[in-house]
Amino acid sequence: MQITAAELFAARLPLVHEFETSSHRKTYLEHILVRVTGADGAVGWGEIASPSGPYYCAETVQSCWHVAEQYLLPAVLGTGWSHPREVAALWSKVRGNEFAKAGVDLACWDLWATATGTPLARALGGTRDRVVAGVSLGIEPTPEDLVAQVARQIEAGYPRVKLKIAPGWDVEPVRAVRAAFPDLDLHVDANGAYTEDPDHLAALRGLDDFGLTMVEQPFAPRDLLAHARLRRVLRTPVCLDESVADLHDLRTALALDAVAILNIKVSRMGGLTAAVAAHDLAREHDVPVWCGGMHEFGIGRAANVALSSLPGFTLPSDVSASEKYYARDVVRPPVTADRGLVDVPWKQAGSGHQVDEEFVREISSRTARVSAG
Ligand code: OSB
Ligand code: MG
Repeated sequence: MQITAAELFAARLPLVHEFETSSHRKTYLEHILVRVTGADGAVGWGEIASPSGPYYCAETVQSCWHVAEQYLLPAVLGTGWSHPREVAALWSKVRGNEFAKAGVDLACWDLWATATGTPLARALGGTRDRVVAGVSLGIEPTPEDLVAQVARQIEAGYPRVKLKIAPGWDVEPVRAVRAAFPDLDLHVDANGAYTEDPDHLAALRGLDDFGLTMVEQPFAPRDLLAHARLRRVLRTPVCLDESVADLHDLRTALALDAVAILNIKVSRMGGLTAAVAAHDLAREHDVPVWCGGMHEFGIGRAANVALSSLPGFTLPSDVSASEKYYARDVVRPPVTADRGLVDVPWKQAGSGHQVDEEFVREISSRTARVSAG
């Protein structure tokens, strides 16, 4: 395969329900969509699902645009490759910038899968026909509002709910949700907002009585030692998200016993090739994994569904239906869920979803073209 041209779109979609985490609140998302064209005219699409500001990780929409346009696409354009697994080697000199890499990696997988007539799930080594979806709920004004949000999602059929927590918004809202739904598969995600200060540790210990499936990323991304220490005092399994940006991080976390469960995000790990490798390594170590989300539009969402069909993804993934986030998505059909189950497209080549190009152009504030040579 050879990519001869690429186009970037900064596309914006309003969120159906605003979302607040320990760091900030958002009402819309702007993701960079990557369209690549092969020498034979085939087209592949990827999505750079970076948040706008540098709160989840160091990347931003602006930094991703710069890195994709100036470094990643020029490294790929005009160079021959036979399988998308080879593509990451072309930009091996570029440090970090995993979200930007993930969008280009995804476009290459999509191009290859489409051109070879391979369903993306099969190309990745998937085995499941359907994947179980969970929902992630942001911080709400009051515990009562949160309970109402949880009730809506349970009514829609989702079997697992994750709640965002932050110091000051932890034990009380979780107690309220647990009291209302005693048997719900429930977990919490702190996005690194806690430290080992005594009052923070007391709050984390306070969460230990609610039968949570996991506590996700309580401490700062690079503080693997704190996560390892917490595992020794909590019954609740500790899940890592932000701490694992590549396989080296995962190996270190495993060696330190800092990880009981791994959230694998395609974006955070620099693409599908790395995500599959993380899945394989976690599986060798009997660490259960699930696929985390970044409020992806349909392109990234479809890739998450395909990835979640791999055998090690034994916990529900953040792959809820497009309609939970967006009134209209950039793909047709949108990703749908039926009682919390999402079908994996096994019949069509590629992701199984068509990009609505006209709509993408309509919602894009900025575009760029990069060509070989
Ligand atoms: O930590 O998993 C996270 C969204 C934005 C940034 C970080 C995270 C999230 C989510 C949403 O939890 C998951 C989703 O539904 O896509
Ligand atoms: Mg998380």
